[in-house]
Amino acid sequence: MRTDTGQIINLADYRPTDFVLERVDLTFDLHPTETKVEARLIFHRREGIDPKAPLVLDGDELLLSGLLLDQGELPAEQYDATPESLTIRDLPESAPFELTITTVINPEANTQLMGLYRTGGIYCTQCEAEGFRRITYFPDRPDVLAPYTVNIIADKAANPLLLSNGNFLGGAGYGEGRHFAAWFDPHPKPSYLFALVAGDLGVVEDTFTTLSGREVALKIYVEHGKEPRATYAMDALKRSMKWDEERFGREYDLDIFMIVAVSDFNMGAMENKGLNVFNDKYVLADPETATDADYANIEAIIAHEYFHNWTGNRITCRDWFQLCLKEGLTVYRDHEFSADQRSRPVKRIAEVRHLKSEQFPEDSGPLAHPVRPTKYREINNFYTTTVYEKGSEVTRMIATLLGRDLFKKGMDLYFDRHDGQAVTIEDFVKCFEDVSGRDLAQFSLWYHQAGTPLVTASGAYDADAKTFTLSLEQMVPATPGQSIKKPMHIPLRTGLLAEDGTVITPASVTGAELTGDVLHLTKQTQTVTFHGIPSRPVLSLNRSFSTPINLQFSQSASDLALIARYETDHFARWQALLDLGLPNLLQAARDARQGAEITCDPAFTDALLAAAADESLEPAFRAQALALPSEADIARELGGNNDPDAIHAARQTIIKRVAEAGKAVFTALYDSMQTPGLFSPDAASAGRRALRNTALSYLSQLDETPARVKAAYDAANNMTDLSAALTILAQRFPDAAETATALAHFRDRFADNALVIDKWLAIQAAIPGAGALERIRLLMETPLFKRTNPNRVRALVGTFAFANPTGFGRADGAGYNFLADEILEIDQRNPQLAARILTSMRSWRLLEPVRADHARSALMRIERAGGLSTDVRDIVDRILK
Ligand code: 0A1
Ligand code: ZN
Repeated sequence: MRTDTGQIINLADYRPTDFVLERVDLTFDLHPTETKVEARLIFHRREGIDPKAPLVLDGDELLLSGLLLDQGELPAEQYDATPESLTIRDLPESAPFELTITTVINPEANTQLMGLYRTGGIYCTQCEAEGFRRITYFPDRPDVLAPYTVNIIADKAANPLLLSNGNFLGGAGYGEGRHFAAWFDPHPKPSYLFALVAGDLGVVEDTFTTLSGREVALKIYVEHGKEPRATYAMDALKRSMKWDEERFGREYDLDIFMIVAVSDFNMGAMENKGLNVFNDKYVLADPETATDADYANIEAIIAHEYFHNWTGNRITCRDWFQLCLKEGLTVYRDHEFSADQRSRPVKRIAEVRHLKSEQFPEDSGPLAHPVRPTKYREINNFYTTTVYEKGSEVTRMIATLLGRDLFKKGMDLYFDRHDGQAVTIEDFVKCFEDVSGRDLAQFSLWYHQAGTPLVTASGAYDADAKTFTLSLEQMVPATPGQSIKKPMHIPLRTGLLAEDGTVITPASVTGAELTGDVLHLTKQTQTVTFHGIPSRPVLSLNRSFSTPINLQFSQSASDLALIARYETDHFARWQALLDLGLPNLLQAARDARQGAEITCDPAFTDALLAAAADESLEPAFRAQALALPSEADIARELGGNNDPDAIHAARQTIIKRVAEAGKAVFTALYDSMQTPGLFSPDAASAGRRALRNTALSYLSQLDETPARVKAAYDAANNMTDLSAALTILAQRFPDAAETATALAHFRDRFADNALVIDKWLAIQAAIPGAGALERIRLLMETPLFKRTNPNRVRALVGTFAFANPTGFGRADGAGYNFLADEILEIDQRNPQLAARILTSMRSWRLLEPVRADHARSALMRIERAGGLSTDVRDIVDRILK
């Protein structure tokens, strides 16, 4: 919506609707620029509601072209219609009544990609969060649930496919080259889960037999000719359906489950009941065009959307403040699925990396908000990593507190108790309290208090008393609108190792509750004593990242090396390697800023290279260990006065030192980690490719010429290896003729595959240095870049702003200025996309003063521009506050 000011919505103001919606009957007469929508809605007034209260329906840029009450014309004085609302007075006191509302909308002109729009000749819808009100006047909120019948009429030749939610009722010719189809969804649903798709698409078909023996038709619709690239998605779907039955006892509930892949989409995918709509990036894959990361993402997102069928659709949110009820829980479920399909510790490392690089900066900056916020101005801006990823971490902590069996019982109770309802976080948490008898009141602060808690720990061993004393202190930092915080319930998984790496089991623990290996920190300060400890223990704290905190625990390099070598929890091994390397990287960045010499601690390189060469460890784990924290991670840890050039120089120097020390290891890995035979996207093969490409990246640091990497590029027979080699060429040898040749070759080979062109754009957008901006400007001129496609914009502008700190943050501020221009331009067409890319500026206050000034000016230029969308207005105001 383009209201510029946008009013604040408060959780405290929630109240149910005055009218209950009983049934929805929609008829779409599709036309590219003039689609007629007839909505027949049956309502009755809720008991106890003022008989004079009018019915107020939501709209967004709508034009009313007809309105009937119980089939009769309504006098003009009985209603008011504006583009944003329809108010009807003098409605029956208690009897049900039927409204027939006709609107005419223009799908072709819908560049926001919210509501009904056209993409590549296909009609499709996106209704979450408030897109349905762009189709017809409606009580467009998640607590209004009803069964839907949908009739679709369209030109038959152009739209042989007419799809909507639920089960297919039937179809027939409609005369004059048109036809129609009818769908019925018996499961009451909110409008945000409505979907319609019409057009001409190819299909991959399969079936799934559910736990109770029902056969479900599975269909994935893609552009004609792309069907072979949808087979992996189909396989992932069937695995997801099976997993949800086995792990959570959840069975699918319609005769058909459909996925449609479209090329213009604001987000990753959408869980519309029975008819998921996907960004094609998360459906299409084959070895020639998709990387291992693409395969893993497809698997995760197919699972995520499918899992929403129960967590989101059957049980939905009472209001948008409860978004984490469906998103945090469903992310947790898709994480667990991927962990079961792949390597659990490697998956956990990837999750934590993502959490720290995306959510931690959000939680410590101007956009910080609780997992369950209490106010918003634009709900689209709350599809955040806090709601999704921190929300998932909170669910994970409930599972940790209760243990697997009780957690499963709590979930069963949730499904039983709330099926068919729109509920709150309190309802969800209550289920776990009821099955466990645990009071989760303090724990619930995780939903309500923003900010990443900081836990400070120190330990002392008493050899005479054979005790180990651990002092813990927690502090939750102030965040916008929340200056005072209460102590949280922090579940810290903990292990004790002896000097020889064996596990020490304490005889008892005092000062804190210990369940299994979970130590419960509940007070601001707490002293915990482990009794019966025969020798000085090495403490492994926050195993598996059991709680999303910043931990300050100063451990010696030798203790960390011991954990890295012996911990049974492999996540903790990775964490120990990180803790060994990070101080070194931070010091290097400080030294680089001062112009001092950069040094690299051999204890770190030794431990890292020992892990790299350790054949008892999975290759994927070793690749994760070797991937040093990013420049953005280092900036976050430095916490202020940040100079992207110094950070880049420091990190590059450390990488070079690791390469020098590990030349033999990397050479051996590069030779041994081949994956001969046919390409397989399985996790083990992907891990070998990741480790081999990491080795190549280190070796390239020692190479004077691009020959070795160019040879790797020429020899690559799959997209993972090809794009890895191209990335290394671009990063390490940006100006070499070989790099230019490879980039041109890549472009020409994949010019007709937009998703691969996104990789080509992103690889170039990430090349560091002040020259990046010029490169971006040139790339924007190529016909392969399309301003109207969100994937292209994210690949080029998004990568530049989010993943190129030296290019974007060049000292003269030109990068920030460029972004301001782009945001203003994108905002005219697609506010959601503009607002999301603008969040790349959220950490501007951590920059050194010169850059921070430039960033502020660019932000103020956006703030002062007229005609901003509510989306961009909301973000820019909060970032500048
Ligand atoms: N519910 C979807 C994500 C989604 C959210 C908003 C959208 O438009 C504003 C689109 C999709 C999911 O979690 O996958
Ligand atoms: Zn979701």
